[in-house]
Amino acid sequence: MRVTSERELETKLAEAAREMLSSARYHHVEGVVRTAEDLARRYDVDPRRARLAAWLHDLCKEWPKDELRAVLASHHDTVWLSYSPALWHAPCASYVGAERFGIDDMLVLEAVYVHTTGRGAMSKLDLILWVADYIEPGRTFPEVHLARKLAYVDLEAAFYYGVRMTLLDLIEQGLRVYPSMWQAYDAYRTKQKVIDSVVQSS
Ligand code: DGI
Ligand code: FE
Ligand code: FE
Repeated sequence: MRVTSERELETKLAEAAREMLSSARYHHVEGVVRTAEDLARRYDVDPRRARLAAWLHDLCKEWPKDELRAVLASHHDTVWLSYSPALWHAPCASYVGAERFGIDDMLVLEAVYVHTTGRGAMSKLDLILWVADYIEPGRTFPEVHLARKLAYVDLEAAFYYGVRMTLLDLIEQGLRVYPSMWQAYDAYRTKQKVIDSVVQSS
C-alpha cells in the first residue's frame, strides 16, 4: 500500500532526521542529500531515489546501542554485533526505513544498508550514496579534494579510493574489518589506475 506521496515521504524523513540527530549530524545529512542528488543527475540515476536514501542513511546514527541491538535482533541480523557498533546504524536505518516509513524500494533500502561498509557488487545507487557520504561539503580531511575530483571522473574509482583510505585507517588502528568491505576492496582495486592517472594529470 502506498502510504504517502514521495514528497510527503521525503518531508517525513527530513523531519525525523531533524528530531533524531544533533544539528551537526543533520547538517551532514543535508550535505549528503545535495551531493547524492548531484551525482545522481551526473550518472543518470533517479535523483528522488538518491535523496530518499541520503535522508535515511544516518537516521539511527545517534541511537543508543541497546536500541540498535534490538532492531538487529528482531531481524535475526546479528552478525553485525561482533563488529564495531559504529557499523550498526547502517542496517538499522534500512530496517527502520521499511518498517516506520513504509519504504519498499529495495534499491534505496540496500544502498542504506551498505552505506558504511560497501559490498563486492555495488549498484549505481549504492555507489552514489557511499561516495556522497564521503565527499559531502562538510568533510574536511586532506584527501577529500582528490575524492571529489574522482567522483565526477569515475564513480567506482572514487568509491575504491574511499574504501582504501578507510581500510588503511582501520588497519592502522588495529580494528576489525567487516567482510563486505574486504570484498569491495577486492572487487574495485583495478580502479587504482584511474586514480593514478587523475593524480598525474593534476
Ligand atoms: O555515519 P558517517 O559518520 O557519516 O559515515 P559511515 O557510516 O561511513 O562511517 C561510520 C564509521 O564506521 C567511520 O568512522 C568508519 C567506520 N567503519 C567503516 N567500516 C568499518 C568501520 N569500522 C570498523 N571497525 N570496521 C569496518 O569495517
Ligand atoms: Fe553512516
Ligand atoms: Fe553519513
